[in-house]
Amino acid sequence: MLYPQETPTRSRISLDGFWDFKVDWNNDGVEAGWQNASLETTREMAVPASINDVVADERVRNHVGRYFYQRTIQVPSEWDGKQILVRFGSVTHHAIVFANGQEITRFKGGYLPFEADITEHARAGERVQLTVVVDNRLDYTTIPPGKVIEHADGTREQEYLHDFYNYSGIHRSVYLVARPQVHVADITITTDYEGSTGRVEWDVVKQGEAQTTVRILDQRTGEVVASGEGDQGTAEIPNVRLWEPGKGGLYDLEVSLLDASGAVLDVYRQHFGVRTVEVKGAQFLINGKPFYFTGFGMHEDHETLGKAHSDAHLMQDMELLSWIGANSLRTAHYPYSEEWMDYCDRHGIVVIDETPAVGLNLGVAGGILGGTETRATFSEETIGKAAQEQHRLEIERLITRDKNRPSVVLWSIANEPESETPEAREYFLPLVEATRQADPTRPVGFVNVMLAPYDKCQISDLFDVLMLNRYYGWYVNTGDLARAEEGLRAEVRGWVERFPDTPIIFTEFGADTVAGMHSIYNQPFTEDYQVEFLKMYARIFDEFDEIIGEQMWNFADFQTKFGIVRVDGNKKGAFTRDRRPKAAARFLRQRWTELEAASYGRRDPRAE
Ligand code: GCB
Repeated sequence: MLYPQETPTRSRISLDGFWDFKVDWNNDGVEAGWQNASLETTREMAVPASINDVVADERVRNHVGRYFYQRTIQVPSEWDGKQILVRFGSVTHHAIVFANGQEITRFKGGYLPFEADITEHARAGERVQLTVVVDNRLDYTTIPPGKVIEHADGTREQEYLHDFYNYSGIHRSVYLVARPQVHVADITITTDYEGSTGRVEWDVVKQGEAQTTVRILDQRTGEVVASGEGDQGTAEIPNVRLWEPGKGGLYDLEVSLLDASGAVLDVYRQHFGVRTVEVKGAQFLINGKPFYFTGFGMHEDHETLGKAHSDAHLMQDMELLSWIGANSLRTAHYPYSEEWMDYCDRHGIVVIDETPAVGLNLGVAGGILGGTETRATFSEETIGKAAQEQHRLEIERLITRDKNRPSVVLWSIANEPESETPEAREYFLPLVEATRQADPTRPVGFVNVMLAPYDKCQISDLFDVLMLNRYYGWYVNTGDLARAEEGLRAEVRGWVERFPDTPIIFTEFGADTVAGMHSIYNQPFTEDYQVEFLKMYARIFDEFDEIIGEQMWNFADFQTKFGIVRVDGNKKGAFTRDRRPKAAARFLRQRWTELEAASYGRRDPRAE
């Protein structure tokens, strides 16, 4: 789905700011027709923001179900004859959009964009009342899954199977968009190069009849470096500047639609980069060079904002990544904002792009996270056909959104699902195929959980890379790093023997650490222990050529639901939640800035 742009033929108006807001306590506001009139409320809600941490009312924070947002907007008179849409970056987890009381669209899936076409209701020069119903409920048909527990006293509780707070709200920017009736609906760009010549292939999907022309511009100089015609075509870029990790390097593909007289109907510019990605033996090659991933599994998570996007907060995280010498990140455990991904494209940050499929594992949920579910993970009563279909949609939508991004080098289609059972294989086989069909150009992986090591996992052979989350020295061998090291080494050997030609990325390894706590002993939760823990992992990483990446868990401390294993959230960050470094951050900075294997793509904030 294309991002809204200002071009000679398109306009957008930000709808961020305060909206009227009302909690739908009984989840029957739609049936009662709240969308047909002005909301009876004195509450407001900031957009973008998670609802949960900005309200000083525990009942609102903990409400399970629907919230109403409303706002009256003015449609510019110059927009006469245009298609008019409201475009949401993400609404977590479901939305129903009404214009003047009429239902326009429903969208299920909390981390990807969608549009509501309100052309019929939005007359140029007039006002339109927009109502958005936001629903935070997770069940076994949603990705991520969850379970709503109805208590005898009528109250509801949301159980969920993942280790981050179930923030809800309008999390990313909302735009009122005008585009021509005949318009560019989608663009797919694939690239390659030979010697110094770049090759670009485009595929334009358009709405309506028009002639398509294409120009390729160098974003740095603004110079036109190639051009062509037709919905599908190829062009060559002489003396191509490759997109490189740590550097970036973008071009724009400018698509113009023309009528028979040559008048311009629509213009859209899609950025892209020329680079290749390939898994070869146990190596991960970007532009033919072995790439070693350093960085973190991250979260979109901040005090006050919750999961909402903020440019300033994003930029601070990215600056800290540079400071620490990291070259990559994983969008654990859901797709991040488009602003985030654009930043990575511009600055050469390598991304493992993850779907919101987290918590597909009732074994883990019942263990560490203290859930109530005792049934099988994959079954028609739990995660079955409906979830699998939603999962497929999430994969396809993510690829549709991010397919042109040079920063994205690998799809992660799930985090720590159950993978040691035949049912897991049945569940994943069609999803892997769907991923490869939607994007034949990038490798595909999933993130493997400790409960399914090399001799138990039944799905690893379906993927191009092995991504492992391991907690030796934390969830097992707690405080005993010597035994943890033995266990970790033995397991890596097992993987390498079973899959000698597959690269391994450690996508998680971490220890909860309370900033400011110290000990001369190997005492869990201290800053000292976190550093010793990381040193032990580093020894193993350096021992095996097959290990081609280390992404520590987590970049920063983050909020989770309450639980006896979480004290105000998960504390495995190298930084605190307010982004102050723990001792681990200094250790990683030294390691990653000196690590020869990770020199390709290392970001130097001082290089201009
Ligand atoms: C994991 C999960 C991650 C958790 C982490 C932990 O394996 O992938 O979401 O936060 O462990 O800290 O337990």
